[in-house]
Amino acid sequence: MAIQLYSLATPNGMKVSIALEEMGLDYEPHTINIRNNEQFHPDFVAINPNSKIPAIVDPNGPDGKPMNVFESGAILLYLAEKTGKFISQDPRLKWETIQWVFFQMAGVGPMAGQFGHFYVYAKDKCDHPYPLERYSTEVKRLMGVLEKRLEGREFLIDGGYSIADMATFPWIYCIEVFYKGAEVIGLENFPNVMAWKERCMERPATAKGMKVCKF
Ligand SMILES: N[C@@H](CCC(=O)N[C@@H](CS)C(=O)NCC(=O)O)C(=O)O
Repeated sequence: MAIQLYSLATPNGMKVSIALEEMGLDYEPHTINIRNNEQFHPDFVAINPNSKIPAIVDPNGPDGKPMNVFESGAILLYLAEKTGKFISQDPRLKWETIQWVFFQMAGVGPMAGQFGHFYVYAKDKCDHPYPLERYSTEVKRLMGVLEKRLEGREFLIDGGYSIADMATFPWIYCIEVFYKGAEVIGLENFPNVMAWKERCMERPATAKGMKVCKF
């Protein structure tokens, strides 16, 4: 009855393996190597019609039947509801958590991803400065929003570590470690964010989850 995880240790992939580890759920990881286009294999497309990692198959869905879930934010909410963990049962805090998960899904992830695309992957394909300027400016703005939110807070949501943290900090790690963008984004200007990212990564289950389905 183990949850089947289809992933790769990218920021979107890590979120889900971190949640599975933190929630103590039984799961089996399967690496989908997107560099080899494995996300387009019909067996994977049958699970995620959008051909992107991560995705899960829960053999024991809410109605007792198998359930496929794709979109990392939806998977985090699904797992949090399944276990009752890492999302507050207090309605206000629960909606704050959902709000910050959506902020990550609609803002931090897509903008940082586009920044990485133009700063790293498409470096030699675009000689116009506009895309990099646009996405780095937006990433800096979003970092400022996080910096303010984390002023005087240990984690994004009062009451402790939650799926909102799991969704978001891997992107800061990605900007720093995968994209090597510390200087261009000016990560040193966001001390609350950087300290929070370290706090998240110090958690043993989170650190373990970050290494699942490694490149
Ligand atoms: N919104 C999606 C984004 C997933 C996503 O972009 N995954 C990337 C890796 S981080 C991927 O599978 N890329 C392969 C491709 O675009 O072909 C989510 O959060 O699950």
